[in-house]
Amino acid sequence: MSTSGPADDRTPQRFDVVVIGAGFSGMYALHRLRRQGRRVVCLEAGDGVGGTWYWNRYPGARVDIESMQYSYSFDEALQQEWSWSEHFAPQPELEAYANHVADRFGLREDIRFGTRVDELTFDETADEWRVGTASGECFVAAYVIAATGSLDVSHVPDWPGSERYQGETYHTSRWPKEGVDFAGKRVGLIGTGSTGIQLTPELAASAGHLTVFQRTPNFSLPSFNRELDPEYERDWKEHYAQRRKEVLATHGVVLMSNASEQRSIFDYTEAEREGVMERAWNARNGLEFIRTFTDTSSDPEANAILAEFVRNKIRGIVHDPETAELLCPKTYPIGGKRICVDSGYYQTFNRDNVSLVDVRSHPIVEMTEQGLRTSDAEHELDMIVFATGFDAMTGSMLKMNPTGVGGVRLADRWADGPRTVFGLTTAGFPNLFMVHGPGSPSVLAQMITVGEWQVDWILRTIDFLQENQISRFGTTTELEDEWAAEVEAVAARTMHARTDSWYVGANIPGKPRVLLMYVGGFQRYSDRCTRAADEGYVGYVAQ
Ligand code: N01
Repeated sequence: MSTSGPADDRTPQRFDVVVIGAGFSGMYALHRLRRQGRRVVCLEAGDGVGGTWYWNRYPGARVDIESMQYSYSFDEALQQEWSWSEHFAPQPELEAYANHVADRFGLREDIRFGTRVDELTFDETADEWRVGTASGECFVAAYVIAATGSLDVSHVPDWPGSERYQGETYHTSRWPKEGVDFAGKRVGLIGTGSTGIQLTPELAASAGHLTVFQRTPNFSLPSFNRELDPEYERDWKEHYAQRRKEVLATHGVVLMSNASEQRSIFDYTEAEREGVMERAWNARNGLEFIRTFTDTSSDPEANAILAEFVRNKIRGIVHDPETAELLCPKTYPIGGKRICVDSGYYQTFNRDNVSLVDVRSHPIVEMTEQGLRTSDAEHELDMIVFATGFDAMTGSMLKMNPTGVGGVRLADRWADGPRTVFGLTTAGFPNLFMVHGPGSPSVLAQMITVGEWQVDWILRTIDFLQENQISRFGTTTELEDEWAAEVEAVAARTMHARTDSWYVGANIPGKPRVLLMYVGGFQRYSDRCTRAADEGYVGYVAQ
């Protein structure tokens, strides 16, 4: 057998398992592997734990899944002792929670902070992975668990003139820990996804003037965030064991507090359905609102009715009719993109210090010394904030330059789109496991619980390999084809595949258009994964 990696004279540090990333999934993997007595190290690019919630510390950042559910389930004492202050936890609290978990379980001693992996090479002579870091270290292990997140690699548009611009620039996903002072400044915000929508009211509150540059408007609904009711918290804590089980039987691993109608929108008269939508608008946050009817996510006609209802809400909130019309999404179905939730987003456009610029009709063409130039105007800005999203789902894996059996690069294997089985493994890269990888439910499900579940599956697989003395093991292209067929079959029934968004890679110039996550629901997903393990990994091979 040949060695696919280059000659390397760095002294390797040996472990049984290398975990990459100290976000919620990576920390859980580290914790369980330590409990199993395995030699494990966790490599983390940042200086602290929390992953997404470490990096995305822009003002207004908060989760859109309710806090009692968006938390670890693996330890009863942990879930009883931790208290959330709000229904939807803000970033500082999520980061504090991650730190609490790291301290409580003594995880820091096995995490190497400030350690960015930039090389992953399978050594075919030894059936092990060589993991190289930007600081020149080398780690060797039989197994690698890449818990590198779905939204890690920031996307910044490649406009000419960026080096000339004299003002401050920030990407929301690399927000400075010391914070940013907007007071009195002319701030430009580019991007109106979930991030831009959360940030807009915060910027407007202190900026001298805020200009929001919008290419595609988004559907955003009131978040209904509020202080956590102690009675609600007590009830959850009393029933945690049962609810954590129930949640695994739901489509998106979230229990909805307001049950959906379970009826078609066409079962109602026009007047009745207006009433149903009005009540839903006033009581349900975005993720619940779009489940008000059974057919709005699959039937375009049903979807159009719901979308028009939300557009009319926008028209009712925003005073200036031209601005209101620009803020109304009209080019894709509601729910096709991730639904956004906000605290006063549309209302912000009624402020005197806020303006909206449509960069769909007049695109940004360059950055200048003073600001930005669109095809029809120049905008002078003291600060530009990029809320321009991510090279999602595949970016964080590819950034580590994985090279598998026969020296094949993952970048080449995935050139036409990612190929995986369950988003957990990819052919030709044995003993390499991904958490929330492409082809898994990822952001379409509650990620902390699914992360725990996937890590459990991975650890079960590693146990199987050790018990059966299999040193090299992975998925095949045939299994990948089967999984791709399943991913595509369930995708075809949804609005996601028909909508341009980061879900299909449409936000990154040149990225292949593929729906990157599994939309068939967690139960169907987990059944398949469990069956594969129960049946002894039929179709997997020593590669
Ligand atoms: O990123 P996005 P995000 N010129 O890709 C625009 C999660 N999240 O960070 O739509 C002009 O959605 C781009 O325009 P367009 C959540 O899963 C969750 O906001 O491509 N504009 C778009 O408006 C979410 O879906 C929470 O036309 C450009 C924006 O930048 C995911 O993260 C909070 C441009 C990018 O939007 C990503 O959200 C925050 C260009 N050249 C995030 N390039 C919660 O839990 C890009 N844009 C609530």
